[in-house]
Amino acid sequence: MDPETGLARPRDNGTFLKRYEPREVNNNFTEANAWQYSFSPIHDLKRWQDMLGQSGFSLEGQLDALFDAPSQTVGRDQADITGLIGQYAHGNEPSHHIAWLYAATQHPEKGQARVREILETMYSDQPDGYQGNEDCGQMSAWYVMSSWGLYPLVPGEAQYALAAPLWESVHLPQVGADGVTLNRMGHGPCLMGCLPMDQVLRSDTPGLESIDGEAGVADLFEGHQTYLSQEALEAHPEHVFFTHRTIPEIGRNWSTYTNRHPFVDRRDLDLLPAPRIEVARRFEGSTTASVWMTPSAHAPTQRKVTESQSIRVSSEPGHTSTAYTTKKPNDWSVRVLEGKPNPQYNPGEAALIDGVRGDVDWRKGEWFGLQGQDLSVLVSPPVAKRFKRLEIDFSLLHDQRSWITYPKRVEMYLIKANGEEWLAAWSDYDEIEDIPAEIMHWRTDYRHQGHRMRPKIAGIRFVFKNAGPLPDWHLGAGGETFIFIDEISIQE
Ligand SMILES: [Ca+2]
Ligand SMILES: [Ca+2]
Repeated sequence: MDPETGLARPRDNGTFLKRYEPREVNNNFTEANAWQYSFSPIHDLKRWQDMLGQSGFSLEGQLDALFDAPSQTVGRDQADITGLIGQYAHGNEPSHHIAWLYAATQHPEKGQARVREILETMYSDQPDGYQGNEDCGQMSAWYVMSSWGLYPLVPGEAQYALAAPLWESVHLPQVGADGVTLNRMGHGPCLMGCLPMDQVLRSDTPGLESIDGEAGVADLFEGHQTYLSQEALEAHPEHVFFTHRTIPEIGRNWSTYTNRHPFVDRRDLDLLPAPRIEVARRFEGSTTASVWMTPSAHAPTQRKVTESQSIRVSSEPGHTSTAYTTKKPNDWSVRVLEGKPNPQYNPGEAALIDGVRGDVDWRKGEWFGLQGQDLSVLVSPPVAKRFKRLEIDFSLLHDQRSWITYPKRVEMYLIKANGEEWLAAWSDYDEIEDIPAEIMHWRTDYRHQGHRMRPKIAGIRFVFKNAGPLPDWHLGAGGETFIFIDEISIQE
């Protein structure tokens, strides 16, 4: 959990990911974004809320912020993210418990109003009546249980968060010895409380006969619980849910939903969070590494770094963080002349010659990737000079399942100081093949031919021709392919 935002934030190279937008859908989350994954620590509601509190946040505030956020995601288009209210996405599973989490705060009525809103706006009896993909029946299951006013908020826990039922009466024949009936009093979306019928009948509280007698009804609820255990549900054949338009001010705290037995290994509680290492992933000359052993440490320990290395730090007892820092292995510069990288696959043009090599797990973000376009890149020495030989090497990625293919053609031009250039090497590639992901090294060992004096070279230009649309056999037939390239290495 990121102490700056109170949200889940991916980590990268020993610390929190630098470029971070909680609304962005990207490869750090499955079918969702940071907002939608940040409400997942439900198996220890109290400790999660304490952690939020230590960073100046509250669960209620985070929930408000989620529902009030702009309802557009950014980043990748993802068909699964639908039914948005703010950044809450009712159309997909990572969000389904979130409105119900208000039951763990002092304002359960906010969640009850959201649940009612979702019941009334996100379902219809038309063929497209679900706001999302009915994966394993979960869109329907959510509707059924939410409409009863019972929701199994924490998987594995025999306890329900409560809300105002949509129905006047619900009979659950298979619950308890002889079934259980839930009766609703009132019509509002807010639940003031829930009592067993026998207790209601015994009560002599004035105003009970009229649900509008708010004060009288409010007095009924000693505990004002936002939850009910399976045991309590089964202990009585009938329950009354008292509902109202608003929650009356009662000057008494709710007894909110917290885990009865948090699903936590006590030994885990002693573990320290992973240390945070701040160091440039790539540098020239020298740089500084700073290490924070705990989130609350006031000052980091620092050290100067002059060579490529990995930095590994462990908190005891706890976790280990590792960061890599790479010194630029050359004094060449690089410029992209043609082609616009996809924002998700753009480590910056300097990454093309920084000594850091992308591996086959391209999701880590080292590769320079662009879609449906040709790429032209100029690599230049600090001053034009004569070379006896030039050994060139760079990597190209092929992962056809992710639409990443080799270019149709690669060309290398040498450029003289006067701007004149000539084609010095080239390769052509076959049709796109159905093969597992792999990396190809493109290599050439160039020696100047002929009798003329070797010219001074001011730059090398590489051209990558896009392979064109995906072929007919591909699931994404017709889609535009990506070129992924990294680490142009030049040995003189
Ligand atoms: Ca889904
Ligand atoms: Ca690189």
